[in-house]
Amino acid sequence: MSRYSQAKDIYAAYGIDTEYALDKLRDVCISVHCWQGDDVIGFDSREALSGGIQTTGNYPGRARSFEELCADIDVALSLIPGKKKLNLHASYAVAEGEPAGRDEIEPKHFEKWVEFAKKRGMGLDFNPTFFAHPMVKDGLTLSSPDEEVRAYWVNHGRACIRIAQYFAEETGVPCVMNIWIPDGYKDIPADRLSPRARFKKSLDEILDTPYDKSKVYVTLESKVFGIGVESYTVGNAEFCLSYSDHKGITPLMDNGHYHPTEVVSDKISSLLLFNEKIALHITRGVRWDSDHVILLDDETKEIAKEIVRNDALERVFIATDYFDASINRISAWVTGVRNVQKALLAALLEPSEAMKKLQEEGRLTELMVLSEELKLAPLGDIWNEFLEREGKEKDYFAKIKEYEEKVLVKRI
Ligand code: RNT
Ligand code: ZN
Repeated sequence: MSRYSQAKDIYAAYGIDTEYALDKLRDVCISVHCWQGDDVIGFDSREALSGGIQTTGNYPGRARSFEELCADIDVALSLIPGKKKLNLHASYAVAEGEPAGRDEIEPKHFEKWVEFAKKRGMGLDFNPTFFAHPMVKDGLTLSSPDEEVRAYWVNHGRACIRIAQYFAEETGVPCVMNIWIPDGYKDIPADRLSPRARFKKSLDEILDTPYDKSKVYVTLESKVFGIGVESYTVGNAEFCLSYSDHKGITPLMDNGHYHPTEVVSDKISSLLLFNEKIALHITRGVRWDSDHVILLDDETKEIAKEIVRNDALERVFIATDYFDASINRISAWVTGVRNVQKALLAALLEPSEAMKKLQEEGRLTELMVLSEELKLAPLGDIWNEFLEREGKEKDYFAKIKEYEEKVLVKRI
């Protein structure tokens, strides 16, 4: 008897159908962030990364061009099972000669990415890039008191909506376009309201751009603080949730963007009650929003459970968002995305109806016993079966090491 059939029986004893779990997992689409491959640098600006986000480490082999990034993404994709989308930032526009200003980028600057995605049968997601650019003034973009600066970034947002629609039309897959701004102050501001009022006005202006809501889902990502903007961020959770609700766009939660004892897993059900769709950036913060590679840790598993047990796989846009330059970047991609999928599999292998019933009936002792017992169920055997059916190897490191030796170390 194979390990899979044995494991299947063990789960069946809990009333869980492993075949159903495997089928479901195969259909979950993870939006893989392109920016793990080049430390969030992009192709359009010579500015250092800014906006309170930071990549540390100098492992050899950072992708330095469109071609290198695509080659690396291909290696990562070849090792990641399941359905994928590619998540791009506007700073990854591909230009012949001088890059276009962010306020005037057009679909044509992303033709090569569309071609890349189409060839691989993937959809594309998109993000305007409101950081690492000379037009960020005093750390402010859409909330800037300088009208020229604010208008520049409004035009950037508008251009991005048009590009997002182009992505959706070309690939046939709706595009999630996520707005995140780094705007804020290091120290206690004298006026918290005016920057937020300007941010609101800017978003209104961006969303005035006509777009097809069945093709483009605009999401808004909040953040509590960043390096250099410790005291105040314009787009905090209350702003972003209220604005999303007010305008009928989709809220996005990044689990690195809250106070360290707050958990996104606990917020998901609340947002699901009031939103048709919600979006997530899955990451791992270590003491701050450090964007470490996602591990199969408790919070990742808890986030996955909240999606699955609330029957929300179709309603949650799941994306990864982290950047580690201290280890092999391709391995970082594969490990992180696979861990999201492992967490989803664990959630799909939970007898959630039975567990909910125990809760309803106040049988909390039994609930604890069952939950703890399930932690030792043979998840690994089901995961290996998934990999086998997807034609992906379990130990991906050998392939990555080979690519590192052949390609990455030569990039100097
Ligand atoms: C920053 C946000 C944002 C970025 C990416 C690059 O704290 O999480 O999502 O990480 O857009
Ligand atoms: Zn994020």
